[in-house]
Amino acid sequence: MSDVMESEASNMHNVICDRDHMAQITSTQAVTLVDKQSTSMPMLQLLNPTGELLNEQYKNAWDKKIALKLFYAMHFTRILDERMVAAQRQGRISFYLACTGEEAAIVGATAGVEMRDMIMTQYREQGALVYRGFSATQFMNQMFSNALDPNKGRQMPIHYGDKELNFMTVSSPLGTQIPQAAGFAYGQKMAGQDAITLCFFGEGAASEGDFHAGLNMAAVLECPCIFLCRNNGYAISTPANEQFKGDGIASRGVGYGVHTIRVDGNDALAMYVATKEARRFSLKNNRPVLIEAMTYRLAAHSTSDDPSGYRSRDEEIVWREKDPIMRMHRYLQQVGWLDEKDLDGYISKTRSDLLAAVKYAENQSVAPLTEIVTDVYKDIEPHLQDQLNALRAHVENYPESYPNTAHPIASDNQTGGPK
Ligand SMILES: Cc1ncc(C[n+]2csc(CCOP(=O)(O)OP(=O)(O)O)c2C)c(N)n1
Ligand SMILES: [Mg+2]
Repeated sequence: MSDVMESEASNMHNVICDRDHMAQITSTQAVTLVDKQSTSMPMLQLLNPTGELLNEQYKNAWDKKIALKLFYAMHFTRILDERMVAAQRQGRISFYLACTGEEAAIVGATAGVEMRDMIMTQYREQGALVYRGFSATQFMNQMFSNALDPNKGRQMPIHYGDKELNFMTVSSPLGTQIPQAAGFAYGQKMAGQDAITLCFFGEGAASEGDFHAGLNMAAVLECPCIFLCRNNGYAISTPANEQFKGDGIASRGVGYGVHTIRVDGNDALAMYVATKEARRFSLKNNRPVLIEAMTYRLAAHSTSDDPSGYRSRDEEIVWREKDPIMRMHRYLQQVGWLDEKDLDGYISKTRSDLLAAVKYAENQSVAPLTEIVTDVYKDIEPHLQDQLNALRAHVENYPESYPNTAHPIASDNQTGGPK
């Protein structure tokens, strides 16, 4: 990929106006309608579903340390998802989104960039935070919206963010992070930083106008940004083939003059290698790169969704066979890097750490009620003060609806709240 990208980048640099571009267009004397087949893009795969390395050239593409860190982060993410879906079912948290089946696409890509790079996500990329070292307690403080949550309890669960880990806070409206990532990367370039922005989104979000604006902006302004589309087949209940007819999302990158690569998103090694190369290229040439990770959302869209209404069990079974964690496990066994006892120990420790973090977080007080109107204006505006007073009166009138463990009045009075 690198040589081709390099020469194209230098060619692009010489193109200074449309007339030059015209000079590169060849003529034809036959009426030909170009279809998607003639431009369809291959998919990089380095490990097959049984974990065999398909190209010896990549034998040393990573070392044991990185491979195991990545593998354990995928496991942590899977266990976190199982635990939080259960917590939602028990009524302990209101909502959750699992990334089951997509761990390699998310964690593999995160391993391919540097800690100083900014990561902007959609909402299903908790594996990126896991890889960067977000703790079980930090996850739970956000999910239980307690006073220790950096969002001060003003966001739904899964809206994580962490300044120290260079992880921009998740926002609900789809696609907003895409032009923001282009802008952030432009800023990194202007400041001469040795860093890029990695921006995740789903194939459904690629139907938002923000996707098109963001990619075009990044191409024209030459931003060091990796756009990473998790093409997991569904936007809630809408299958990808009911949403677009082109050659996936990858073909759109080429249309915007963005260097693009399609990768098997269930292959952690391919994701790692492709993202690492995309980062090198992007930083060196100040160019965006689009990665389309082909994967599958094995989980429901969210805890509010039931996929049995819109897809078959048979379809899910096919993809279970391609489970990214299973594939990586088989690979690690083949290269002799995995100690199964260590893995068993890690899994049971992660389970008990998460359980302890749940208990800790749900027993913390919530943020003072006043926080609901702070951090927007310099001072609390009179109309917001009125609304706050009305809310406080409401909470006081209906104490039975506000459990003691999360009583905003108690913490509002700075008592710290019941433990
Ligand atoms: C602007 C906007 N429109 C609609 C929604 C509702 N919504 C939330 S997730 C989602 C589907 C997104 O699908 P995709 O981008 O493929 O991501 P995935 O859930 O598959 O990871 C929709 C339509 C929203 N959050 N924001
Ligand atoms: Mg999707």
